[in-house]
Amino acid sequence: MIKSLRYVTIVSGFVFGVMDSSVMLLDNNYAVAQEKGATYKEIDVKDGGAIVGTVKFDGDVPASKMLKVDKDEQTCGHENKVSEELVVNGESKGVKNVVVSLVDIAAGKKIEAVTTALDQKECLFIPHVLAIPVGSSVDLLNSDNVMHNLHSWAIKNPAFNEGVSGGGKMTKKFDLAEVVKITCDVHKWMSSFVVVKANPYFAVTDENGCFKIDNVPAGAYKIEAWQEKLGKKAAEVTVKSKEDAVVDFVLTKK
Ligand SMILES: [Cu+2]
Repeated sequence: MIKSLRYVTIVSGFVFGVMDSSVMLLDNNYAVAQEKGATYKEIDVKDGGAIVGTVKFDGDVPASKMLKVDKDEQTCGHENKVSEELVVNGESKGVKNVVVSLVDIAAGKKIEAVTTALDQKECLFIPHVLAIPVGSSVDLLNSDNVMHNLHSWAIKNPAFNEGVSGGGKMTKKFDLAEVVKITCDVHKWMSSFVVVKANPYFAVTDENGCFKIDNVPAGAYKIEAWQEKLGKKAAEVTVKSKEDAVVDFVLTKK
């Protein structure tokens, strides 16, 4: 009796194991198909409209966080650095480096993959936030005369953790949509984000929190703002042909 029970357990365990992996496989394939933009249709956008707006901070403008420089001071500098994790303009209250994007848009302008650069200069990542469409490549540069490391905290894209010597470069391609944090493990104050988007409708806010997304087919969409410290906020927007739709986001500290 005990023997047969064990047998059943083993068999059912095996069956469940197989079922689990096949379910996972389906999920992965679905995710890959979605992230690669398989559900996004490229069309000729005629008489599209634009979405313009701002992302502002609600509350007292927070003091900038300082990053302690405690290594390679000759290259990195002798003074602590201002963190870019939350940059709020004192006058306009605009938030810099917010990624604003359309969520789940079914059809629109062509996804133009780019090759762009993320530099490590004076022991900071420049830019701090880089937004690219799927299929794009990033030249990861080291403009310093010290060793930096590039550690990507990717989940969907291939993760990497490699050193790059002074003046060096390595190129990585990002095929799947996700937010990838990139750090340097040599200088632990260094961090940046590569935000990979499944459609071409996104923008990064400037120092006044302003953004513009253009050539959008007329229609109603969900639009989202993402900031590394303030999180996500969504809104609805209706775009009319040849007109500017205005969306203003207000973000607060969590
Ligand atoms: Cu470094």
